[in-house]
Amino acid sequence: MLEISEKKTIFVISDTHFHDWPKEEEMESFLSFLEMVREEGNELFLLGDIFDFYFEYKSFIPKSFFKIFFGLQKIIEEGISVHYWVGNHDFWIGDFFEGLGVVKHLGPEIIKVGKRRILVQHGDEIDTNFMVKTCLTNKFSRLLFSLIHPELGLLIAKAVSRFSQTSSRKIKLRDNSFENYAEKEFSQGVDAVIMGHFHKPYFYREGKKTLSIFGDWKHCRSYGVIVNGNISVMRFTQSPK
Ligand SMILES: [Mn+2]
Repeated sequence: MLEISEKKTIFVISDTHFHDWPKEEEMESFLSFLEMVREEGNELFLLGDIFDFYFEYKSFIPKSFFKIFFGLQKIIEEGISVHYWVGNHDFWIGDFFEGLGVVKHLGPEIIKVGKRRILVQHGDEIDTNFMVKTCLTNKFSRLLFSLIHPELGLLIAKAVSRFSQTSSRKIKLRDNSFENYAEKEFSQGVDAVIMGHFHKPYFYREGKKTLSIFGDWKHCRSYGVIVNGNISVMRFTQSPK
């Protein structure tokens, strides 16, 4: 189990959904966020769907994401630990990221921050059909997709991801399924659950135990911070230059 000292400051971001050729403002605000993490943080958790689509070819990387890769590499070199929980849009994150020094997590994982056991996940485990995910993530699908020309592959992916994002945003958040999910985890010794994916913030508390869904970066510019094991959600604002 990953253990992190409660003295460390952990920043959490999810659902930036970077398309191919992100807008300049989108890119700049994300890079400013990384700058804040470099100055004030020790750890960065990327909670999935950082890319609206990402496929890791054997020999190619998309040049439109270069600044993101470079930004991550820079903060890693400065001593920030970066963890990547893959989402339902970027589950094909591979050894290129590991080469940058990013630690990859393929599913929900309990980490220990001080004495608190925090369950960290993207969140699609709650609403995504297991069969669909298995079909998409297996080695055969990966091999098939790798044979498509990258420019064509991107076109196909765009169409698929547009559908998937719309369906995630339609999910009703005032649904007992979140509370039931959290309560099940709490009963098994988890102190807090954090996730992204649903694009709207949602919080639930039972005694000292909490469920935090951070909203998203793409629409809300929201992110999480964990200090002394306490989880808070913030909104990123940037003063004009
Ligand atoms: Mn998602």
